[in-house]
This record gives sequence, structure tokens and C-alpha cells, in this order.
Amino acid sequence: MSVLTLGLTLALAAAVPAKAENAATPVPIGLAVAQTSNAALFGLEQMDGAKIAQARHNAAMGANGTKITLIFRDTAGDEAGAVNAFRTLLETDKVVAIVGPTLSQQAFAADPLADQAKTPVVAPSNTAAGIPDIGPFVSRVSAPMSQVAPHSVRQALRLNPAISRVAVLFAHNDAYCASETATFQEAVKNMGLTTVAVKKFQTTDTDFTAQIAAVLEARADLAIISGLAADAGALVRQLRQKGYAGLIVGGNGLNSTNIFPVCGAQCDGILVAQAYSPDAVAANPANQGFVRDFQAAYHKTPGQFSAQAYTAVQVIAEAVARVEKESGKKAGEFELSALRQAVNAALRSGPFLTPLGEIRILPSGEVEQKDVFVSRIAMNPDGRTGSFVLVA
Ligand code: 1QQ
Repeated sequence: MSVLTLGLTLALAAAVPAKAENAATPVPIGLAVAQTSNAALFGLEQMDGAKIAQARHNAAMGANGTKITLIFRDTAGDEAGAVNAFRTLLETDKVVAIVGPTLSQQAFAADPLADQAKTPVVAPSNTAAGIPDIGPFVSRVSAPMSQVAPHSVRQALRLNPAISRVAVLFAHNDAYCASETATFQEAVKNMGLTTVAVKKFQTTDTDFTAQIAAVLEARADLAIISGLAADAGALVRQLRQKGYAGLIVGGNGLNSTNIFPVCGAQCDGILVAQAYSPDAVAANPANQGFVRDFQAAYHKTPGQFSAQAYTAVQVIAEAVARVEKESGKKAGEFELSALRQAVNAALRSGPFLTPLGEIRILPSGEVEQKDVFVSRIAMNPDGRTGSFVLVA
């Protein structure tokens, strides 16, 4: 081999793989949810859903399409954990977009970092008021509880039209709980019911004796609970054990089969409004494919948190594809900050057909979603397993 040929070969070896790699390098998307702490009761469901989205998208892109790769960073359940995960994803992993964090309480702390870095965040489960207002790079696919929660109260009244006395309980150290209880309290008033008790607790509480005494004393016939899975689940269990026999409406924090080990047989009958139903597959091929692949992978039916995390990854992956189509360039040919900004704009550029139905992210970052469901928890005789059964 001559020196010239060797030089050319080396030059080609340096240039060709770099270019090929550019075109083929998967687009990194951060998945910042709770893998540890009590919030992992939601976060693990989110991981399951996100992985199915990655697999389905990459399979659909075929041999030459741009793939995505999820980079998982544990946020745990507090603000500091979310801030750390976001910082690592933005600065070290150099992701194009972030799905997360699990809790609204964490989003208010961590999302501003991504917003300042002009990197899109798609919230998969933040339902408090004000999330999209954090900044122009923050959007969500999780419908706000202000739109979802009142459906469960309406359903409770349909099941028992005699309901008149309502007790409202909420965790006052959590942003979603504080936001959701305001919606519930307003709905109760609008429906002409009487609020006979409003009681606070903390998401770290394990003993609810004082709150339950107030509910029983007030002779409530409907109890409405806004908490996270571990605390709200324990509250439900203790409420039933102390003899409360009325209906229970649970907020989004009770929207997971992972509460079944917490409240056991006492979970039975809780009414929960949901932004997703695995049963709504008839007219929705996006949900059919998701449910099929999810069941094949995990041998269980997906719940709302899995479906929303799937959807968050899906809309980012499709936004990347839209950017490529409109620009005529591969994602790998963009400079990182240009790609982040183009993806943020593409997220807001039109409807997506997702397992949640056809949704749209408005220019404000708020999600527009048509379908809302109400389910009732039906526990099996073993007192450990059960399911959400659609009632509306
Ligand atoms: C929020 C919620 C939680 C229940 C998500 C897991 O809705 O924090 O906004």
C-alpha cells in the first residue's frame, strides 16, 4: 500500500463512519421518572410503557429510519432527585427531549432547568394546574385533573343519588394533591352537595386516626381523597377498617394497580377518573398495538401511567420524524440546540394518534384530549389482586 493510498484509506476510515454514524445515531430521549421511593409505585409503570414506545417506534422506522434511544435517570420521589436527573440528562447525556418527572411537585422544581436549556419536556403524569405555564419548552400529555377529576364525583352521584354529605381529604405537602382537591371541592359545591369536613395529611403520613375520626363524626356519605399511592392507599384501608361504609372517590394518586398491595381488599369500590382505558381499543389502532405489545411483554394490562408514558415517548419520536420530513435533513445532521428547538415546535404542530386517543399539544403546551373514563376498583376474593372496571 502506497503512502498516498494509506493516507486516503485513513481519511476515509475517519470520514465515512463519522458520517454514517451521524445518519444512524439514535436520538437520545431522557426518561426521568421515579425508579425508587414511594413514587416508584407510579414510576415503574411509566418505565414499562416507555420501553414499549421505544420498541414500537424503532421497529416501525425500519432499517434506514432514525431510531430513538431512551436514557433512564432515576428521579426518586423528591425535588432534589428530579433536579439531579434533569441536570445529568441535559448536560452529560445531551438528550434531545425529556419525559418526566413523575410528580407535579418535582416538575415545578426540575422543569425550569430544561426550559432554560431550551430543551423540550413532555410531562407524562403531571396533572396539577400551572404545569405548562412553567415555560415555552414544557408541555404535557397528562390531562389536568381540573378536567378529569369531576367525572368521578358525577359518577358517584349516579351510583348513589342520595349522597349529600362529603368529606374531602388531601395531602397538603404535594402540588398535585393541593391542585386536585381544589377541583374536587369546587365540583362538590357545583353539584349542590354539602362539604362536611376538609382534612389535611402529608404524603409521608402512615397514621390517619385523626382525619378518619373527623370523617366518621361528620357522618359523611362520600369521601374524596387526593394523595399519592402509599399514603392514600393506607388512608383508604384505615378508613374502611374503622367502619366507614360510604362511597370513596380517589384522585389520580390512586390510579394504579400498585395500590392493591397497600389497601388490599379495602381498595374495593374506589371510584377513579382516568385519562386512559385499555378497553378503548375498538376504533383506535394506536391503542390496539400498544395493549397487544404491552401484554406480550409484561403479561398484564397497561394502566394509565404506562399509557401516558408511552404517549410522551411516542409524540417526541414522531416530532423528530416531522422535523426530518420538513427539513429534508436527518436528526443527526442538526446541531443539538437547533434540534431541541425544532422538536419543541414540532410537538405543537398537529394531532397525534396515541393510546389516549387523538391528542394535540396546544401552543401553550397544554394537552387537548377528548376521552375521559371512570373506573371502579374490583378486588378479587384473594384481597391482593384486582382490576379497574370501566363504569363510564
Ligand atoms: C401529579 C400526579 C401524580 C398522581 C402522578 C403520579 O398526578 O403529581 O401531577
